[in-house]
Formats: sequence, C-alpha cells, structure tokens
Amino acid sequence: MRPQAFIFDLDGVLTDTAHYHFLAWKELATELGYHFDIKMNEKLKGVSRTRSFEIILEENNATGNHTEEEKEILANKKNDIYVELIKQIKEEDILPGIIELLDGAKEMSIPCAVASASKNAFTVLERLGIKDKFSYIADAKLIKNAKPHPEVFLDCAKYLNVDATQCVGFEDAEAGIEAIHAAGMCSVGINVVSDKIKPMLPLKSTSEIVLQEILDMYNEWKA
Ligand code: B16
Ligand code: MG
Repeated sequence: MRPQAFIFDLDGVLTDTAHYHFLAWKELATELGYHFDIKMNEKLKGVSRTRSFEIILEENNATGNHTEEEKEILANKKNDIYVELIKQIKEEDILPGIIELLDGAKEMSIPCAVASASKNAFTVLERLGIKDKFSYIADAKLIKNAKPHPEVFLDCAKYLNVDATQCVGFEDAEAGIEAIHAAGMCSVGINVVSDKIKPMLPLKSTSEIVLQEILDMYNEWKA
C-alpha cells in the first residue's frame, strides 16, 4: 500500500517566505504606528492575509481603528510590498530535501499538489522553478474556508481524483495540521509549534525528510 498523493503547504514547507511577509507587514505597521515584531509574525504563519492584519490590530488593541474597506486597502498595500520583495526568490530558496522528495514521488508515480493559503502561490512556485513538478496548485482565491478547515486539502484530493484518506499532507502551521487531520489525511509536520496538536510524523526541518520513512508511517497508519 502506498499514498495516492502528496499535498504540500507552501510557505514554511517548500520555501521560507515568512521573512518577506514579516518585512512587508513591518513596513505597513510602522507607517500606521503599530507595533509588530518577529514573535507576532509567528502568529501569522498559515493565516490568510485579511486575518493576519486583524491579528496585528488585536495585538495593538486597535481592532476598531479601521473600517472593513480601509482594512482591505491596507492589506492590499502590504501585498504590494510583499510582491516586490518576492521578486528576489530563486531556485536556491527551495528548502533542503524538497527536490529529492518531489523527484522520489515522481519515480513512484505519486502525484503532488500544493494547498497554500497564499494568493501568491503561483508566482512563488514559478520563481522557485518547481511549478511544473505539481499536478495541481489550489487557487487560494477560490477557497472559502481557511485552515484549520480542510477545504484546501480536500480541493487538491478532489482535483487529483484520489481519496483524501489515501493522501499525505505536509504542513508547518498548527492550523494546517488540523486541516490535514480534518480532511482525513496523514500528516507530516515541519517544525510545528503547538500544544494542541501533534503531526503523525513530526520533523524539525525539511532536511530530515526521508521518503521511505513517510511511506512506512503511511503503512503503519493504514494497518
Ligand atoms: P498571501 P501557506 C500562508 O501560506 C502564509 O504562511 C501566511 O503567512 C500568509 O499570510 C498567507 O499564506 C497568505 O499569503 O498574502 O500571499 O495571500 O503557509 O498556507 O503556504
Ligand atoms: Mg505554511
């Protein structure tokens, strides 16, 4: 028995864009006179753009400071800064062990998909030069329910025409692991920090990924 698909989160799994998100939010927050630091940035991992801005406002006791329309304009402004920053992304920014895993999956005819909350996922994957290694990239603009809801993972399984319970999901965020489990999938966690949930295969970094270990874990889970 082997998995029917591998479904990957993007930021924190295939590459590390968290720093660019941080720089972009920091620029906006500074302009607006809000505090924003690396610790706060941790809370934004895997979270949608709109929700990220709300978290920054909550942390600054400023939830009522902006109308919905203003919030949208400001979140778009952050995105403009982010889009400029990610122009620097290149092949070398693919996290260690990922190319080997994708190639190993291809050899075994296991299709791969991307389940990211990022509306910039296509651009990032193009810049990394790995877009063509995926049979499907979910379009975050069409996903109605953010992680921990399983929608984006189920969308990938549906497109690939595979049973969700025969997929392995890869995530770095707590909400992402919850989404994978809610989809009925087996989970590999990359440096997941959580008191709430434990990935089925917890790893400290992508450099610890060994394809055979994932296959063994899947088989144990299915047994
Ligand atoms: P965008 P993932 C997430 O990507 C990031 O972790 C999160 O920090 C970001 O706010 C979110 O994408 C939305 O990104 O502003 O580019 O649409 O981890 O789900 O791949
Ligand atoms: Mg992530």
